[in-house]
Amino acid sequence: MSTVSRGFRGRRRDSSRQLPPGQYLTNDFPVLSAGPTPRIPLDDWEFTVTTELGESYRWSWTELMALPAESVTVDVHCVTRWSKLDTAWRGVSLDTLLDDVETGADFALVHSYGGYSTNLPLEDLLDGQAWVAYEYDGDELAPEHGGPARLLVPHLYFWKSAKWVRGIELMDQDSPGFWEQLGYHDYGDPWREQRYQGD
Ligand SMILES: Nc1nc2c(c(=O)[nH]1)N[C@H]1C(S)=C(S)[C@@H](COP(=O)(O)O)O[C@H]1N2
Ligand SMILES: [Mo]
Repeated sequence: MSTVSRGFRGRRRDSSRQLPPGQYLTNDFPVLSAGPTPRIPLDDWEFTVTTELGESYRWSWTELMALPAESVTVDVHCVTRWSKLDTAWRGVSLDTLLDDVETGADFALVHSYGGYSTNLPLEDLLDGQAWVAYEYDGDELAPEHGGPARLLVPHLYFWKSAKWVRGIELMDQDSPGFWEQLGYHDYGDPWREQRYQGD
């Protein structure tokens, strides 16, 4: 089992540290959902990766739990301008999930139970940058925050961290997800303030 404490690497963790431009600090944990909270019984839960060649890789909840997990402490930045520092999660790295997946794809479209989706370059899911998270602050992830499991990609705006994640479609071409089709940025780097298409 590997433990990564990202919160204590890199930039200094003190109260004077900078937020991305245009963000303010909150200590609450706001809920932002574009629709109702789907309820997925763990017996029915599946995570599926589909490649550009149409091959599928599937994990049941039991199989996900059997994979090595990591604890990570990261800052999250919502495009509605709140940021939350040092949020503590536990989950499976996408490096672990994608390790055996054969693909030459450059893009990922992440799908959620309930129909939400979001796109990002595949490389942003790799190299210790993304997790399928199922615990928050030491407890199982609450349904309103994406439980049983959500994507966590903290270096991009939080809308890329798809709640109730059900799978990833790997593609040769970029294809906009839910908010991206409505005008939000295809990449969404908070430090470059990429909120809307064209930013
Ligand atoms: N499936 C799904 N995932 C989602 C959303 C959503 O509406 N549906 N909202 C996104 C947005 S805009 C943000 S800021 C975060 C909010 O996560 P939270 O409700 O746990 O704070 O989830 C993201 N993931
Ligand atoms: Mo958001």
